[in-house]
Amino acid sequence: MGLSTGIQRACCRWVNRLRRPAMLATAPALLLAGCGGEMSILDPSGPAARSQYWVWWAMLIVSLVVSVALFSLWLYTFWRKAPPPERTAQQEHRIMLRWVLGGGLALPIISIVLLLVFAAPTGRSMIPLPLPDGGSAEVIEVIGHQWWWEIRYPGDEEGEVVTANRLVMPAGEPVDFRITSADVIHAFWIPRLGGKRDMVPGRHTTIRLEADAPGVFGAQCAEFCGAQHTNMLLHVEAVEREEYDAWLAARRTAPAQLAGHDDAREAFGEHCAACHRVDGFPAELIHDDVAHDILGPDLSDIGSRPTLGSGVMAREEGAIAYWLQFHQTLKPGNRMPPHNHLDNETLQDIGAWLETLQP
Ligand code: HEC
Ligand SMILES: [Cu+2]
Repeated sequence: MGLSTGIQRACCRWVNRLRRPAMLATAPALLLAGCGGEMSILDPSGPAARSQYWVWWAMLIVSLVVSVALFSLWLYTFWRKAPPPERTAQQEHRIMLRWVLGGGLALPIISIVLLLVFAAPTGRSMIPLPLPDGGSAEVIEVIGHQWWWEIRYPGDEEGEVVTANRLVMPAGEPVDFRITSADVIHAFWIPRLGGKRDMVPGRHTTIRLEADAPGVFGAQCAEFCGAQHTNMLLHVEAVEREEYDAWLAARRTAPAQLAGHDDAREAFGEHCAACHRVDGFPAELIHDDVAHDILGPDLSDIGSRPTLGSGVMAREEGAIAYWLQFHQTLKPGNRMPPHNHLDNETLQDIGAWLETLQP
């Protein structure tokens, strides 16, 4: 055995010896870290989430009380000093019956009824009932795709606004989310606001959520939907009503950034436009020969969105070109075909142009 392997072994032993205390010390820290952050149900920020939060605590406390009581009884049977008193078979039978009726019937029935009483208002708070003032809640459509979120703001006269992977919503008022899926079952869940509700292809479900105050919230698909399920994150921004209206209005006026960048737009029309919509993109530039049974996110405001690929990377300067080159490494198996046949310069050009698209 050489000296170096000897040293290596000694080091390994030490590392292993240190690992356990280190793990024990960090485990509670990691567990507690799970209680905070933008996706924590323990930090509710809206009425539906708050009522779910109380159901969560009620369930935790009741199940702890029941477990402790049961364990204590169990331990008592080991530790009791006096031998059990002599009983007739009839007495034994009566005691057993008491346990079966009490522990097996009464306890579950009482717990389930209590839980129902507690949880019913939670479910009710997410139903789109008529508002007290007779008005209607803001409606936002959310459509799940493998593996990204399509967000639509319906508008009859003003025109519809479409975006993806970023949900802008007004704060301080109820919002009715009309949810569905374009392919498999996904689930809509904004932990700090409430949910989760399945998004089922061919079916529209409405779930009402409200944010108490402006803020940024994380959201995540909550139903396993394939290889990239974990990378199906949604960035939720609750803003003041005026800011919300201003954002929608800005999105509705045709973007002025469609001038210039001729080469990039030409390439986009040829390789991308069959799957990706951009508001006001000239129809004559669109080549329709790319497969487009799979649609991609609307890119009309991609230059102002916070993430790319439904949360796999931040959309900073230069990030779009990077995504175009490496998206199959960043998010393996995602539904956008690789563009290795395009040279780097073209991809850079397209990326630079897309960055200018902001509401
Ligand atoms: C066959 C359809 C298809 C074609 C062609 C296509 N894409 Fe995509 N694209 C997608 C899909 C699907 C996604 C979503 C991937 C994901 O996040 O899972 C996507 C994602 C993107 C994103 C990230 C969007 C976001 O909201 O994060 C950008 C940017 C993008 N594509 C640009 C392009 C460009 C530029 C081209 C042409 C060079 C192109 N795409 C060609 C389907 C396509
Ligand atoms: Cu999913």
